[in-house]
Amino acid sequence: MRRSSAVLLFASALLGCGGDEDGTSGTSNTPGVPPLPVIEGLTPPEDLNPDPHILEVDLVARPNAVALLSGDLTEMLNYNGQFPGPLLHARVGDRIVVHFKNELEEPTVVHWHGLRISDQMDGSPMIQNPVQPGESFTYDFVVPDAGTYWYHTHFHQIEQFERGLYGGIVVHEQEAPVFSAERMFMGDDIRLNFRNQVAVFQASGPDVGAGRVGNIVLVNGKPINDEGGPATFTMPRGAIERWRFVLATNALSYGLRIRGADARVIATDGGLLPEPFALDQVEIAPGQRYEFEVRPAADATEVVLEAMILVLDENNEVVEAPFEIARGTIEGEVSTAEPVYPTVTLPATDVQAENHDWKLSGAVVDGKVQFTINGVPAFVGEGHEHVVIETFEPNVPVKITLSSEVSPSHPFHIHGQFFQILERGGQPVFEPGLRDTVHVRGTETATILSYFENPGQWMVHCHISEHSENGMMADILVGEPAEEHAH
Ligand SMILES: [Cu+2]
Repeated sequence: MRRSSAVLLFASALLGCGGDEDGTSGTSNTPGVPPLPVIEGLTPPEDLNPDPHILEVDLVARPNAVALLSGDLTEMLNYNGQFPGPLLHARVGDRIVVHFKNELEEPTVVHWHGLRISDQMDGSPMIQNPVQPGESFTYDFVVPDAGTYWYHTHFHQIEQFERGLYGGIVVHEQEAPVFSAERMFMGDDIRLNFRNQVAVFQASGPDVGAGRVGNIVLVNGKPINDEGGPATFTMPRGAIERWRFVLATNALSYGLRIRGADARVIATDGGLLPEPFALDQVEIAPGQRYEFEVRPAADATEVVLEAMILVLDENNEVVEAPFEIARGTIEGEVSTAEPVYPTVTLPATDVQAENHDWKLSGAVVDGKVQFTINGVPAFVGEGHEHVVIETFEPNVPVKITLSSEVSPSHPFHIHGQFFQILERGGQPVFEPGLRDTVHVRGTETATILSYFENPGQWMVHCHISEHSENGMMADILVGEPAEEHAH
């Protein structure tokens, strides 16, 4: 079976790294270590470690009653009683130690989406024994890449994820550009019944076919339709802000745009772009992230982050509507120095690379929908193992053409690696930047290129829980499989 192992070995290997040279008990006031900027919108946890290069936190998954709407509290599953969970905020090269405790009534694991860490720490239920109720596990890793990431349950994901087991991660650059403010938004939707409770999960029908869609749209855990409105704040004229957006929906993509500002896309899943580009509208799929540089326009009275969102109406029909996600009212004035971006070079894409095909498909087997990758279903659950569909050599560029034969959408995620999106339908596309998730839409194909730089055993799966947990999930090996992987 699966096992988590080499944890102590791995942890001790990290001890030499990121230590405090002068040995003083550090805080963010430690000489030579500038404090991290405040990220508005999400709440950080208590840091138990005085070393400024180590973020050490307690993380407890447990049932939690949340006032989402007026009337009854919504019974959720959250980390540390917060929804979303606490914001883990560190600098590239820092060590993060998470003392995780499972106070749910079922097993769980925590996956660090996008972080290129050891597979032993990745929270894959195929590598790590799921943490049983009442038990603990210490996740311990060094964050290798600056960017916007997130963490979430990777077990019984259809229910645990919908009930709120996720949170944000920000890893700052060593020489980070300085902004007048930084904000983070985690978009989500949730389907509540008339008593404000998470609605019954459907084992068949549209929820399984296309993934569950919510009727309440959330930003940072607060409803923005129904009774709520957009996240609000004030921005001075002259501000230059950094906004980070994580899409934590189960199934739906958003079209994001920003009104009342000169806005540029500065980063994707895997960190800053070599060249920012002007934001008209970008599509973001479940699991993906974008970062924006936002400057209020000279004559603007407000700056609005807006999304075209598909949502269930009162007849359970999916309808498209524009939603205000966040609204900054212009108040006061500042003068802001131009942010200085570090030079970023991405791995070359104009290289000879073997092409591999991954076919995303599905069929009804014995009356039950079963999703597959290259015809193979894999399951997370007792008695099931992941199928290893490919073995790659580290640091050798490979193209993968993903094609979909079923369902409107597959936001496809590769654990522990970055890739770049080259083509759709065989035609070059402008979707620059490092990614760990690519939206494979409808029956089109998407071609990506990865150097598979991080050895280990890694999950590859659709990020729609109903698809992955019904079989659209497999593993790849990069380099030699670690001996601990014996099942
Ligand atoms: Cu899918």
